Amino acid sequence: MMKRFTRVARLSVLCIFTLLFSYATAYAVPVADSVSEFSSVQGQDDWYYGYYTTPGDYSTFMQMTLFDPAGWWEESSTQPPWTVLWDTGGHPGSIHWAVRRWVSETTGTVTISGLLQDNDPVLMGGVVGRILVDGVEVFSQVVDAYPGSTYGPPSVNYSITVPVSLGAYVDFAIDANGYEGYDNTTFTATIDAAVTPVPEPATLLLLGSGLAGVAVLRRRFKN
Ligand SMILES: [Ca+2]
Ligand SMILES: [Ca+2]
Repeated sequence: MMKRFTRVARLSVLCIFTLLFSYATAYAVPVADSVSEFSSVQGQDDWYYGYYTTPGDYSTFMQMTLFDPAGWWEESSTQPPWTVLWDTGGHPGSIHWAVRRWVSETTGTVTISGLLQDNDPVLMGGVVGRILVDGVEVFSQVVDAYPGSTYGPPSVNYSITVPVSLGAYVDFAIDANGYEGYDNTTFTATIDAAVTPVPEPATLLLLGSGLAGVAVLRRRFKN
């Protein structure tokens, strides 16, 4: 009797642990990459290149129409304004934020990570990198490459986790933080979707077996 008892106990514990482990193996799936998916085609891989005509107002997003063969989108073929976007970053205009927009391909939680860096070490206030989801700011950081600047660090590796819905506008904005001189900026983003495994019939069977085992044990304890 005792032998059988311990076998049931062992099996029950095994079933429950297997189940817990299968839940613990939630994983992330890459869904977007601002650098590798950069292109000269608006909308390719759900990325758009433009600027806000009114600072902070995502509804004023205007797509850039000019792609310089050298490899960047620009608001105008003559500078200023300096509003420009390339694969790894861009440059803001004096008023217009340079904005790279990703239209979400997923509903759920995403982790957005990358590098934000001021590339011009001249003291002029640096830039502000911002991320907005449907107009709501979810990240903001001043970076300034001037040695010893009090505005912010020269660069940050950022990572945020936010909920998004299919079709949401995820905007990566470069704001001049006042003056737009010396504002060459790196601002990259990889976006990973969190996937929570749905319990499969086999998993449910395991849970059932585990609970049944526990039930048997409880009965035996009572007897
Ligand atoms: Ca700078
Ligand atoms: Ca600036």
